[in-house]
Amino acid sequence: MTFIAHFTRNASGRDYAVGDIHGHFSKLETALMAIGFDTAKDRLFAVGDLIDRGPQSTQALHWLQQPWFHAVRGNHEDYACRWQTVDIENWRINGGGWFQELSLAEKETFAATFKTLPFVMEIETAAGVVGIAHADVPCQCWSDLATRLDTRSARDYCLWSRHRIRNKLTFGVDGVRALVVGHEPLPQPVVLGNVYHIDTRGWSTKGNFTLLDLHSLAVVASCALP
Ligand SMILES: [Mn+2]
Repeated sequence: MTFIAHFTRNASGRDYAVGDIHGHFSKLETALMAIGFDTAKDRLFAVGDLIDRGPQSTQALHWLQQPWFHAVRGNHEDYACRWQTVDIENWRINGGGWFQELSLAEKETFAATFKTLPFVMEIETAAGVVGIAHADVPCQCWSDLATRLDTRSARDYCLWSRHRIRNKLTFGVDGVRALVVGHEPLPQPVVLGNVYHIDTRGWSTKGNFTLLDLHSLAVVASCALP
């Protein structure tokens, strides 16, 4: 199993990253239209947590079928991968009630699809490789990552860790131009070293989706970098 997906440079269009979506695909579509996103040549890379909380979780499958949309696995997709053994009440509290209403076949389809999602994506840009993970990566050097991801605990770190953002650690990750993550809801994007935290609560009425241009590393929608 490959835990890292690699994408070559987009020669004709633009590449963006978006933070946690949590079942708010209509709102995301509005944000994409506002920046003139062109599905014929642009690409959108999601930091995971496509599902739960919002009303449109089931649309995640449709979005993942689009050739211009790519995502890493978030901890919420991981709940669905583990749906047969997960703590259902805990998941329900965290917005996963919709999943319990699905048929057995539908549950299996979601789980099978989410199991194909990588834990990390790396995207080539003119200025170097940009990495994407849901929460963080478990090592200081990008070149160590492929080996480190062999353990479940290291993969869980990608899904769950809030250590860097909670402690405002500024040393960044070596060997990669930038790392883009979500998971920790923030009022505006936060950059710590070369790590961009972009879950600006687009899934909440109080927030907006941040769209980060992966070539310029500029925020092109919703919230200006401080
Ligand atoms: Mn998350």
